[in-house]
Amino acid sequence: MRTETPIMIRLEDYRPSDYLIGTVALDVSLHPTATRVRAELTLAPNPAGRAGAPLVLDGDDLALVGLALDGVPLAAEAYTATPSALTLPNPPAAPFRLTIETEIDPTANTKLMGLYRSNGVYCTQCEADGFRRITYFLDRPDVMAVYTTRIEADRAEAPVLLGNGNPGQAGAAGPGRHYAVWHDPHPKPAYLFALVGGRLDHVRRGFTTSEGRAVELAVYVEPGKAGRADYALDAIARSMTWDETAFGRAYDLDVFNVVAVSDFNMGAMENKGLNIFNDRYVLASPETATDADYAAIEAIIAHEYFHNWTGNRITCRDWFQLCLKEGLTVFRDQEFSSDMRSRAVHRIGEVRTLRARQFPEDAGPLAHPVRPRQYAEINNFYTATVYEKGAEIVRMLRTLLGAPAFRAGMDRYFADNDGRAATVEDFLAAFAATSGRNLDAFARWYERPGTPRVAVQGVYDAQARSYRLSFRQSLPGAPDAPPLVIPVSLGLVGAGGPLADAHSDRVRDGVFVLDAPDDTLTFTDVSAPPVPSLFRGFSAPVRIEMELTDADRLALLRHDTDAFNRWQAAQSVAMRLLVQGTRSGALPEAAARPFTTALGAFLDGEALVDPAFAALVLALPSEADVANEIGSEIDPDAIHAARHALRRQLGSGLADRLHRLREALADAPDTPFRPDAEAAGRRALRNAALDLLAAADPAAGSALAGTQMATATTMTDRLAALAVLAQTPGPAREEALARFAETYRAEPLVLDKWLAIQAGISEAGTLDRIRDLQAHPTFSMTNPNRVRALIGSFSMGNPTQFNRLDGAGYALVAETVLALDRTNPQVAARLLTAFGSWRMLEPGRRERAKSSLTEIRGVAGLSRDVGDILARTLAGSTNP
Ligand code: B3K
Ligand code: ZN
Repeated sequence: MRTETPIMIRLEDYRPSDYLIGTVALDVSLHPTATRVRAELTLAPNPAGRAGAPLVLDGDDLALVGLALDGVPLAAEAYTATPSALTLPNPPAAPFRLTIETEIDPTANTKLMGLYRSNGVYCTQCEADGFRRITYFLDRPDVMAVYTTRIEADRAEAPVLLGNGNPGQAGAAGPGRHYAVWHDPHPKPAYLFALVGGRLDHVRRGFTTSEGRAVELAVYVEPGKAGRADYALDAIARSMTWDETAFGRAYDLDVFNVVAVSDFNMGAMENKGLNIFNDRYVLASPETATDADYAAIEAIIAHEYFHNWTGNRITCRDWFQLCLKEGLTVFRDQEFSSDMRSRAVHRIGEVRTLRARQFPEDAGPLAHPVRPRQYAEINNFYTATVYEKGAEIVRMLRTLLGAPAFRAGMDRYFADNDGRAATVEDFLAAFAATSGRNLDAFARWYERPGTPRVAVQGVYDAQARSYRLSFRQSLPGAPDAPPLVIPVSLGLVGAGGPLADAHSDRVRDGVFVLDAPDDTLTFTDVSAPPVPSLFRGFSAPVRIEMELTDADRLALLRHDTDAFNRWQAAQSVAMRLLVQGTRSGALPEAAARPFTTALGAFLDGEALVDPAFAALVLALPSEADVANEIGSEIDPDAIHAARHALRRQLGSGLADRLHRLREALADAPDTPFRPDAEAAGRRALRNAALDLLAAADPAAGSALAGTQMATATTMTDRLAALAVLAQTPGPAREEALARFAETYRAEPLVLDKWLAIQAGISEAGTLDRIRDLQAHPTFSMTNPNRVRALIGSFSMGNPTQFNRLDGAGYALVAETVLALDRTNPQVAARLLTAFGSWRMLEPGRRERAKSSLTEIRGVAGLSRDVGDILARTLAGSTNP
């Protein structure tokens, strides 16, 4: 049986709601299986809507218990109620009050949308359309209302009761019961509603905003875990201060609460004044969290906090505008992290993520514009394209306008749209107004899927001392697409260093704007043959095609002033070697020698100056990166072999240096733990060295890793050692894994790392190992973190085993998708996106992947979430 054709929602069909909601008074009486929700809505016809239209409130799996209009129970013939809609065919023409009573079962809610229980804690998730699982509502972001929420619960079960906004009255409510009232004065869409009830510990501190408002900040966690919440609490305060300085945005309520829950479909949620987090992005201690965890906590705390202005105060008119809040807020959190850490290192990390997640998406069947034009299931559009490419568009806007003009445009955007549900057009209009520029052509970035290519050629004229660069831009599959506005940050580098005198009047502040299909740029006063350093800082999300020799690239690694392009130069040389090695099935030592020599010189000069940067230079492109670069007829085993060969050669060629570095970077025994960028950078380089040494000499590497396991004082070091041990079959590995599991048996978040390492082992036995782990007590199909750690890490992080020749890797993931679809379709659909690049595979694997996909399609009763991803994956993009 086939899934029925889904209903497409289209941007062009947008029209304002026929009714608006002014206030919402909610009374939620919590009970594990029978929670009562009484919603009193004040409604009025929307002057911008259709007069006399029926009132249709959204529902999802709802049971209506009572309904009254202006306080009078409604006669049965005056309305119809189904689980998915409450309709009043003839609502009053003047403002009216609707009182709706529903009953819901939070314990049975395995979708983790709406009101559910996680480890006994009541919590909510309403974005994108979960509020309609709590009560009937106009569940669309352009309907904004002022909410008052009264929460009632058993005091023993839920001593802590939290809502949006500011706390009001609280007290006893009958035998064993109590209540708390919360009022949020800022009008908001339903997707920002939240409540929490449970036994929770907390940490708190005060904060005074730049406007003089005293705010109480708190982080709530499971009992006994408060000691792990301090870093998150501190990150909130730092985010608040940063947004005041960087964007002039201050917080606007008396309290700001963050709650960590253990069952959560994504990372976190920016509900007004009450952010709810996946506990992995809150809880941190030196014993349990890696440096990457600390950095992610800081970034996500900041991201959700920054939504208070970009998302909450100014929300989206409709879900097509999702990038308006997500892309912009990712840009803001990237800037925050760059200011807190090393800007260059952070930028490299951003681009690695973009290339690893967004470029493949943009090249595959799930490609869509940053502002999609249609969707069947909006929850499937919280993608790398909307988030990461969306952030790149904002970054390009700043590069094009310059920082002061960008800030002026942002100020204008906030001033003009505060309290509104806005569009991408509103956003761009603010910048056009303040800068006087026409941004119509720039706006094409929001409309065009696919990663643009920019081909560049350079010609040096020694006589004229000039250098000509010709650019040609194109969009794959769209030869007639009008050109994009592409900011190219660039400069020229000579054999001995930057060519400072070279200049071109078309380069302003280091930026050339490519806005035609072809263009040519001439530099004068070029004293020596130059190497162009193009797209410095990765100034546009494009693929660059330019024939540079390895010697040219290694000159950039040595001399460029732009750290990003120095890193890029090393990556490009490595990539060429890896592609060549993959294609030829061999990587002769002589081919890699110049690269090894250059890296050696680089390490000698700079490894200890900026260890974090050096660690990134040593990290080769991933197997997935190489696959994306090759683009078709992919053989993951060949890529793995080539990459392993290059790691081995680097490891043996640089062995002495790597050993010395490991010693120089080791902390003295009494060094206190610090999670900052500097300390993390030292650990990163030390562990990158370990990885290469182990590739060259597995026995010696395992011994080093074994010692590091035994003596490590941080989770970063322990895990890096375990990852190395996991690469070598044998009793040492099994023993290390067993000991780790025993040490952390009460720490699910640490065991997730243990699951992920095992899922990533590039050996045929991994499949059986995963089947065993599925039966391990820590694993649970109902907890998204566990599923992502084991199955997600396998499908996204283990190319050779997911793409096994016999198709068993695909079968395992398909089976998990189907099992999960019955309880949590959103997470199931996300897991299914692992098949997104199946058409790039060589024919044998392609057929196997396709037959797994076809098998899923044959199953009756698929969710809309899975059905949508499946249909697009099999058919090609429906978002041309
Ligand atoms: N806005 C939420 C994501 C909601 C996802 C809904 N399927 C988290 C964030 O981006 O901040
Ligand atoms: Zn967000």
